[in-house]
Amino acid sequence: MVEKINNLLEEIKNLTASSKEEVERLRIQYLSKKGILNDLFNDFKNVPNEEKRAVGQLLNELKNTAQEKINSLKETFENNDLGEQIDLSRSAADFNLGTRHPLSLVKNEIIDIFSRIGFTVAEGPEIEDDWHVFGALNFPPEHPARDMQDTFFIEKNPDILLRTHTSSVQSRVMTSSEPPIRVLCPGRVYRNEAISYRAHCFFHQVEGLYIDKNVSFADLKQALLYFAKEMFGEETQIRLRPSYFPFTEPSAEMDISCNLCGGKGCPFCKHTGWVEILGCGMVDPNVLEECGIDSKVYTGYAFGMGVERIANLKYQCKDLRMFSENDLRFLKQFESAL
Ligand code: 2NL
Repeated sequence: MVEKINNLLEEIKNLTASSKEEVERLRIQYLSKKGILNDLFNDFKNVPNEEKRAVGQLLNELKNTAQEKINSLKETFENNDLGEQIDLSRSAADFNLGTRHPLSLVKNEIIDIFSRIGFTVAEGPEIEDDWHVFGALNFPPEHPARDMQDTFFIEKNPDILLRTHTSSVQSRVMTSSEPPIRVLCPGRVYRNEAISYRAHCFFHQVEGLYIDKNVSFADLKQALLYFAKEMFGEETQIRLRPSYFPFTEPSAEMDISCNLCGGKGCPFCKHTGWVEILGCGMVDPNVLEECGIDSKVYTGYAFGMGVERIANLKYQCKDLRMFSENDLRFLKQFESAL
């Protein structure tokens, strides 16, 4: 009997099956009521008493082994339905990684450049009050920007509006901190414009403000020259033309030598060799005083640029609306840019 059991143990350990049905046949052959093991258990009563203990142990081991073997064979086929579908050698599916928006790329680059000369970033609300957008910034009461035609007002309340420039953030910084102030204010601004390929009712700005003792127009010019060279290349030249903004005096607009033709003249720069990139000036003393800064002690410069405009210079998009439509065919083109 012992020999029979040991032979069966070996046999069972080496069982294989190639289908679910075969496993079931094996189960019946070994483990069913009429199976081989049951016959052995029936023969157990004929085992002499002094051998019962050892043979009983062996029989139990045989039964457990058989059950485990059948179960494990069964499992291989149960998993196999799925198993056959998984190709473990196949390479992983592509992740559909997002890309940075071109306006974010350009904004971050502007921030990087100015942060290297000590500017920090400040942000503020897009829904503002009249004082932070206009009142603090030397806009006279009858200024056209305060008109419904140019500015979006919220629920007919003339005091609550969508900011038309991020200078409102600088009003907040000036009223809440002491000079020296050196901040960069990036953000979205809103203007009541008819939408076309070259205008939108919202766009993005980065404005800068530097207030300290003895800040001069020469400092402004040097900072902007540094910016232009970092942004558009070492060979870039700048020129400043007199201009007007309510919050700066004197004011200027800055052109860079056309980065497409190198200043020789092309359709992009309308054959002038120059393209406009930003507005700037010395902060009007009225603005400093209105924000609680002593204009006899401190002076400052400020500048503002449209992020879409800079992005256009870098990437030559023909239609400004591309920047807000989120067409993946457009956005995918910036995949490799930073
Ligand atoms: C433009 C021109 C400009 C400023 C923005 C500014 C802010 C304060 C005080 C004085 Cl708090 N000035 N900002 C100054 C000159 C020009 O922006 O064309 N932006 C797109």
